[in-house]
Amino acid sequence: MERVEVYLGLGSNQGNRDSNLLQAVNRLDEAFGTHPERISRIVETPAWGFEGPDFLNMCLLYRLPVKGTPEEQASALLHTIKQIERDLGRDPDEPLFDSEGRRQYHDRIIDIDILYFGNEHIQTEELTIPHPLIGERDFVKKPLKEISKPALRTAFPEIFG
Ligand code: PH2
Ligand code: MG
Ligand code: MG
Repeated sequence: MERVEVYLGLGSNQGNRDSNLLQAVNRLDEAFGTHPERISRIVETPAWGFEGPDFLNMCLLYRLPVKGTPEEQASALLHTIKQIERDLGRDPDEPLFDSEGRRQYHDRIIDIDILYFGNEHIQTEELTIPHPLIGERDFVKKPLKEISKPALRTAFPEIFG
């Protein structure tokens, strides 16, 4: 069966952060019907881009059966992830931007981001893949490097070079 390697970034800076990450992994496993092929260590990192409690961050690699086009499958994946975030208590109505139109960040029980979907570049109204801020964020890069496969490192030398 053809499979696609999907890298996810998880973060939590509210409540029981370890438990939030663990529950998120369990829910993802349930949704995908499989365990991650690789799991990074958990890193503790200061809130980046806003003032708030420290985060726990980690990355996961899932090998998922290919279903439809990359755009279709990534969109379905995004909706699965958003549902899991809501189920774990994330406020679905957090505003993305402040009154001056600047990107605004919030404390969160759980955040699950799609970092890579194979080697695909996907740009839709709801999704930009690869995640555009990976290069600027050590809280992603460090755990991601731990679990990244050679195929990914070769495809994205600007991040892994
Ligand atoms: N996520 C953000 C904004 N800032 N900082 C850390 N340390 N970890 C995160 O996961 C994080 C952040 C927006 O998603
Ligand atoms: Mg995020
Ligand atoms: Mg997110």
